[in-house]
Amino acid sequence: MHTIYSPLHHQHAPTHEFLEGRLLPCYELPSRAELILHAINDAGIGPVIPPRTFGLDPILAVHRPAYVHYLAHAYERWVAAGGAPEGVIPSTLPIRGMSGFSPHPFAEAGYYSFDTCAPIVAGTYTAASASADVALTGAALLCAGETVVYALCRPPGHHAGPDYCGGYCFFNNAAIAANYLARSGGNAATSNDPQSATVALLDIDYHHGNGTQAIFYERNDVFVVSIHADPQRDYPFFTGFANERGSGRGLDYNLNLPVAAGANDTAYLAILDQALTQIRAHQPRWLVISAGFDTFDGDPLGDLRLSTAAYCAIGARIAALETPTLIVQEGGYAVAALGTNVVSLLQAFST
Ligand code: SP5
Ligand code: ZN
Repeated sequence: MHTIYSPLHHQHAPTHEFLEGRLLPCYELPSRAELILHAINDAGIGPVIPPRTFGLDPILAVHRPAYVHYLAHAYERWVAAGGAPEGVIPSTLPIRGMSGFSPHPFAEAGYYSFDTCAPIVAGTYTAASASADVALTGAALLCAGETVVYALCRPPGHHAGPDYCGGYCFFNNAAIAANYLARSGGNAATSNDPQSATVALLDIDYHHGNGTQAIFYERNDVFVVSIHADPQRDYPFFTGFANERGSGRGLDYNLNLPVAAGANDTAYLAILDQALTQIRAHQPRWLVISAGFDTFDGDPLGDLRLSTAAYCAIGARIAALETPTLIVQEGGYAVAALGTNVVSLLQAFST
C-alpha cells in the first residue's frame, strides 16, 4: 500500500489553542504525523511517496475563493494589526443576526472560523495546501488503478467547511479528494438506481465531520456517512444529529450515526456495520475514509473505548466492500498508541 506524506506539515506548528476557557498546549502536533510515518516504515506497509502539486483548482472546487485568499494572508494581516504572533485565534465570532461587514483582520478571523481551536501561523497555508495535495495524490493513484492508498494528511480536514476553519482543520482534504473522484469520470455502478452515488465518504473520526457534511449537503454524487460522539455531549455540538439527512437533491445522501459514551469494540462495530450496509446499497465507485483515531480508549479528547484491534476489524470490514479506497488521516491524540492504531487499520487491507 502506498502512503503519501509531505514534510511541509511541519510548517503548521502553533503552540497553543483556546479550549473550554483554558489556554492549552496544542493536541494536534507535528509529532503526530512523524509517529505515524515511523510506525508505517517499521511495519513495512509499503512505499512512502511525496505528493504531486495540484494547484488551487481542486481546492477551489470545494472552498470559497474568499476563504482561500483569507487563509493565504491571515497571519501577516493579523500580526500587522497587532494580533499575537503566536497565531490567529478569533475573539469575536458573528452569530445570529450579526451580518455587518468589517475588513479588519480581527473581524475576518471570526468570520472564517467557527471555534478557537484552529490557530493560523505563518506556515499554516503552506502546510494545509500540502495536506490537500497529499489527499489528491492518493485520489489520483486510485484513478490510476490502485485499490487502496493512505494519505498521511496533516493538518486534518473534516471540520473545515466551504468557507471556514475550525477544530484543527483548514482545507477539507477528504472532501477535496472525494470531489476530485466524483468529477473524475466514473459513474456509480448503476447510475439509474435512485440510491446510487459515485463516491461514499465514511468518517470514523470521534468528532462529527461537520465541514464534510456542509460541503456535500445538497449533493447526491457523494454519500456522506459520519460515525461520531453524540453532539448532545461533545464537540462540535451544533451538528451531527441523526435528523440531518441532506437537502434538495442531497436528501438521504447524508447519514449521521451518533455513538453513546463508553462504546467498546462490539458496540462500535455494530454501528459501523449499519454504515457499511448503507454504503453498499449506494454502490459507490470510490470510497474515501476520514480516518480519525480519537475513538481510542484513553484518547484525551474522546470518551469511546476502542482497542487497537478494533481498527484492524474496521479495516477488514471496509476492505470487504471491495471498492477502491482512499484512507485520509484526520484526528487521534493518544500519541503513544497513534502509530500502532494506524498500522492496525492499514494492515487489514494488506492481507
Ligand atoms: C480533527 C479533530 O479531531 N479535531 C478535533 C477538534 C476538537 N476540539 C475541541 C475538543 C473538545 C474537547 N473536550 C474534552 C476535553 C477533555 N479534557
Ligand atoms: Zn476528531
